[in-house]
Amino acid sequence: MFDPCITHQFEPLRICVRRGFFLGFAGYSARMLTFHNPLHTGHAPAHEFFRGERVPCFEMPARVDYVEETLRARGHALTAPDVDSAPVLAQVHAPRYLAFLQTAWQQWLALDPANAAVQPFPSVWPVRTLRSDVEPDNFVARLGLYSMDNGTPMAAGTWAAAKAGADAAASAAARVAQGARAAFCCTRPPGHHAGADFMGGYCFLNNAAVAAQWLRNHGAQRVALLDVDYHHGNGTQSIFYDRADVLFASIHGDPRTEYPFYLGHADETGAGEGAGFNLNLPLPAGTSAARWFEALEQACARIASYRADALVVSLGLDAFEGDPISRFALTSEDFTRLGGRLARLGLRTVFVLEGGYAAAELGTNAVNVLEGFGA
Ligand code: OKP
Ligand code: ZN
Repeated sequence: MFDPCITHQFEPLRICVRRGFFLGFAGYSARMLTFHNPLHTGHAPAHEFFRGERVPCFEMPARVDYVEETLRARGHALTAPDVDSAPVLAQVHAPRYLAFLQTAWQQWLALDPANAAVQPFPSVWPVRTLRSDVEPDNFVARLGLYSMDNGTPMAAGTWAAAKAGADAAASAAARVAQGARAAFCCTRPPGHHAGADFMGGYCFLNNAAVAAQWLRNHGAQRVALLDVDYHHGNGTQSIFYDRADVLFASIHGDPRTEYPFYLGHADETGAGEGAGFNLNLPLPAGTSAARWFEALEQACARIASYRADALVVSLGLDAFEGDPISRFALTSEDFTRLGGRLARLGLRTVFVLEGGYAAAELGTNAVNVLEGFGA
């Protein structure tokens, strides 16, 4: 299908909008248009806690190094982000949370300059009956206010890394809004556990939500957001829970036993205008690849009936059989099959990297999805 508006990548978008958004593809590129995060190594969390012990953090810079290496080896070029996500970040996150995050490291150093060598963890949270409307003066208390767990260490370059990642997500969405068939945001830290006003699960800014909101702002009436990370994308679900313009669908480990534990059940179907626009497909730990692909069919059927204008994929690769903190059983070949199935939805697609902790296999698994899609 040919639409003149999308053959000119930098043509003003209003032309596309007037003609109707997403009338066809700009053409099948042999390679995946990939935006990388040039600042991701500034976020280098040292430790996390596991059963009472301090262990090296699973979410490490090497993860993205492996993906970038595999992309290059398989002929995919890496492009620097070229869009400022700040206006969209303000649409999906609360102003006071963004203000906190942006200066959190300076606040930590203000407590004691020696903190430069230490990474802060929250230790107290405003759970039920406690107030979260008043910002405490104590930094660690504020850190708890804006956190869902103590598993999300912050480093000197965390804000810069997270912001550049959101810029990469917005850049990928911008290209897709301009007519590219697909784009990949290759970033860390991940984003799908970050809610409007909290960090958690290694996530600070919700990159997938930024991509979806960007597409909404630039001509897409309905955006489907499919989360295939092993862990439920609680942050993304909560951001869009009362909205019908973004359908959230997720396949993940059953929260009765798997992180993030407190969201991701099948009976969470949306609220208010968003009623019916949230689909959770929790599967027990140990679920086979065959059963996982059945759930993928369910998700794809819902996305098809939604008649989305565009798709955002929260691309976690931790459903992999070799993942050290997850318990599904997809093989590297299954990730190629996943990409192929997503291509059959026939939607312009933004892929956003989320989890996946078998670092050495992460590149193969991620690029298999992209090439299975036809990148
Ligand atoms: C982030 B993403 C393991 C602790 C697990 C949280 C896992 C966050 C996963 N020792 N902590 O969805 O891949
Ligand atoms: Zn995950």
